[in-house]
Amino acid sequence: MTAAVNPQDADPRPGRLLKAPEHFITPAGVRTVFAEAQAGRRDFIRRAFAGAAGAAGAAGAAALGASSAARAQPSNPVPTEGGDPNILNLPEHSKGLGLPVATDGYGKPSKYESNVQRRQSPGLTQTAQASVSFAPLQSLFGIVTPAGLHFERHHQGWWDVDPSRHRLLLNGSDPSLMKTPKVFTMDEVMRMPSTSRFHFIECGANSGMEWGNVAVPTVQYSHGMLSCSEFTGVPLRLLLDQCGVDYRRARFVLAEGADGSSMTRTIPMEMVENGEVLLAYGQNGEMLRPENGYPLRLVVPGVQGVSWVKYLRRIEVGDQPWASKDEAIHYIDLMPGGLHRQYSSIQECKSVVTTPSGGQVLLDRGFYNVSGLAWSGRGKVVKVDVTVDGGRNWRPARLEQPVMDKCLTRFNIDWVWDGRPAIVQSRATDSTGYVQPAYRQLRAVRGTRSIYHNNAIQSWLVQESGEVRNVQLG
Ligand SMILES: Nc1nc2c(c(=O)[nH]1)N[C@H]1C(S)=C(S)[C@@H](COP(=O)(O)O)O[C@H]1N2
Ligand SMILES: [Mo]
Repeated sequence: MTAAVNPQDADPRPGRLLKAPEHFITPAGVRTVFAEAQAGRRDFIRRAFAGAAGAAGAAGAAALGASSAARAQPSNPVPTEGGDPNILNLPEHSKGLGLPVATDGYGKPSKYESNVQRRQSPGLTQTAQASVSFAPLQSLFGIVTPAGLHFERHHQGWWDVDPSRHRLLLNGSDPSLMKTPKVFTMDEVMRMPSTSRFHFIECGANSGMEWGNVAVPTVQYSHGMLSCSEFTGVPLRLLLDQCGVDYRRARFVLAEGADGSSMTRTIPMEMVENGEVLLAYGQNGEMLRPENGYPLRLVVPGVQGVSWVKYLRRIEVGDQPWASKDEAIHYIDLMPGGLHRQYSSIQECKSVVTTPSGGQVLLDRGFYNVSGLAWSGRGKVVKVDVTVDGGRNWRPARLEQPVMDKCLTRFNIDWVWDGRPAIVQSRATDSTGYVQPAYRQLRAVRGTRSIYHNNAIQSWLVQESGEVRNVQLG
């Protein structure tokens, strides 16, 4: 089970994989989940989802849209005898005229991919304006997240802001910290020397539901507050220089968004001074999407998503942290001794296997390409080890190029499944030598009552039936 595998060898037939069903919860199920949450019942999400993997409880059965019977077979299998009509008969598209150019001025995905969607977690939030949608990591390749599938986190809903009216104000909390406060239009920002860089963004609450125990069924919900784009913009440093900042005293920056939540976060000046923090307007070659902060957002590489302020309208420099609501009472870590840890903003090294992952079904024994993502807020990923026996044996995965700083890295490794239960995990190491912890190690330091900053090793149990479930090892 752990030997290196050449797909050409012994069992050349690649195993077939049923994708995770995308519709986990029906509207009735969402109402059940809300009711349970309001009644204060714990574990409600887990029970509501339970049926997804076949073991339906009362809430689970009500909540589920797709039954496991409905997905027992791959669609349009090759017949065992009598020839395959898909190769014997010419299809329509080989005989007629296709659609003309520019049918869609802005192209969209194939209708056959329409179930690949970002999805909201039922029961997690009371309103859809202060909520989160998760990226479908199980359906993505490589490292770049298509803009339309980028996860969303809004504190007060999203807006399509008119760029001609959008302004960015730079000021100082004390006039001596900045000589010339200034206001910039979007045109002025976009005329400046620009740079493009690939970075991941991860919400500090990603995997937060899993702190106490297994809570959600798929990698979309367990890790999908994660996306990666090529961002284009201007280093914030360039604008601050124009305003005459006294860098000896102005050691912090406050970023504020223009939406009703007035999101503000303190960012240490070191990150700005080294040119890393960008005022970004571009995302994967086009303007930012409205959901992601159009027309201007802050990009703070390696730092949790909350600091990547969208609809950015103000930058203030100061000589101490502001302790705003978004950093004093939210995004803090409750430590085992009862202390609150603040300002733990860097996203530590983490990884997750996306295939196979929760909700998928392995239909055959045989070869599988195990694939996943790894990242670190402190630098590059240098190694990802993968186990298929719950951590007894580890093998190094192939890191696919490019491997970039504070960016997602794709890894792959060959595996021949022998049909016995298997526990698949990945463990990443970054360029500082830091190794992603097991739950046991993380909880020893952080306790069990946190929400934020969970970078523990994820386990997927491949059952004898081929069904894959989210599990946590003791
Ligand atoms: N203006 C504004 N900026 C914001 C937020 C917000 O609600 N309003 N949410 C923050 C949080 S908590 C996260 S995780 C990221 C999410 O960015 P995304 O929606 O582009 O994925 O934006 C951050 N910036
Ligand atoms: Mo977030």
